[in-house]
Amino acid sequence: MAPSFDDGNSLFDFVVRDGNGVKGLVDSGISKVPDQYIQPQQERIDNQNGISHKLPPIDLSKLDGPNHDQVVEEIASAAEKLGFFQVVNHGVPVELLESLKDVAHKFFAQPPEKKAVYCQGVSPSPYVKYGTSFVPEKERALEWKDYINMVYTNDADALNHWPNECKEVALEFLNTSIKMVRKLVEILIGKLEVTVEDSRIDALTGLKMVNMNFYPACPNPDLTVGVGRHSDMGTLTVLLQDGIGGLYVKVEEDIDAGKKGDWIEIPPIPGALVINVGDTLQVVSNGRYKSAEHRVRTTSTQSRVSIPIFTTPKPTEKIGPLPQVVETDGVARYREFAFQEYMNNFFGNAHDGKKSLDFAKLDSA
Ligand SMILES: O=C(O)CCC(=O)C(=O)O
Repeated sequence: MAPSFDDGNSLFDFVVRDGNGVKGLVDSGISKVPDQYIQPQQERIDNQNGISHKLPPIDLSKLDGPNHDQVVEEIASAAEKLGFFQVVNHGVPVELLESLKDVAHKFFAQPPEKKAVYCQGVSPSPYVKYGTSFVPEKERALEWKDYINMVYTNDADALNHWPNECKEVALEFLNTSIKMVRKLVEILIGKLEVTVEDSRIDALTGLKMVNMNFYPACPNPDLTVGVGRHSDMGTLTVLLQDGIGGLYVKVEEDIDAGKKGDWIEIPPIPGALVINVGDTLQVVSNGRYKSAEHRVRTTSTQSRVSIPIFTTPKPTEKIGPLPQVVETDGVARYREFAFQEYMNNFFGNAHDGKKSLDFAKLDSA
């Protein structure tokens, strides 16, 4: 029988505390989104005027050929201007990408009690968390998304702790992607014309996690968001999206694909992975690389999945603009901070665009 949500608390308990998620809400037979999901007008995503980011994906296999320098240029330019680009021939097998989408659907199709065992506070593992929305306790309107977060420490821990339904495929995704991430970080740091020890580059991606996001088909996509405006916290994010679309990025400076302030869609490209710059890389590069604000629209026809890998420093790591870049720029745009401080700030607030970096900005930013 469909549960009756006679007040906000019972809906919150059903969706968040009892771990039914948005999926459980949809399965209960609702025909319109409950008030708790209705976004204020300014946060809603109108896809009528949606502009698609038409730039071709960057072919990473060309890094090993005569066009190496041109590809390096393309990567650095995309990271400087939009903060988002897509890559093909990235070293992650295309069949694996298909399996990832399948296992994500399988995981979320399970009965709620199978997923709720991983809810915060009851999860048997410190490395696995299942949840819904971003920080539901702090949000004016909830996000139309369920997710599972899997933190990587080593292969053995991943295979012991991550959910059986997805652990092998998720681990292979992480292990095959991480080589590409390392190469991209080296390229981007190299383009800053600084010398950085290998250990410092490793430290920028010292913590790795795989998420699987599930956006159930939504009766009112015009009123909701799948994920609200935010930038990512780490160094680089690798994102696999399925063919449904709905990922929008805010243009920070005029480019061919759009004008400053426009929201443009990053269209699904079969076999491609989306790469985006996170706040850490923006800080380290003293603002040279852009950690772009992005958000996700829901759809009424099909449930969407996306699978990001987040690479971040460890909480104890000190983050600040690289001294040689500050010297060249003549000004430091961010102060130094321990990454834990950033995380407290990030997870202590609802998504609110680029506000996640305000605490570290210096007047010169
Ligand atoms: O689903 C997507 O396309 C993006 C997801 C995202 O922005 C996130 O998980 O932080």
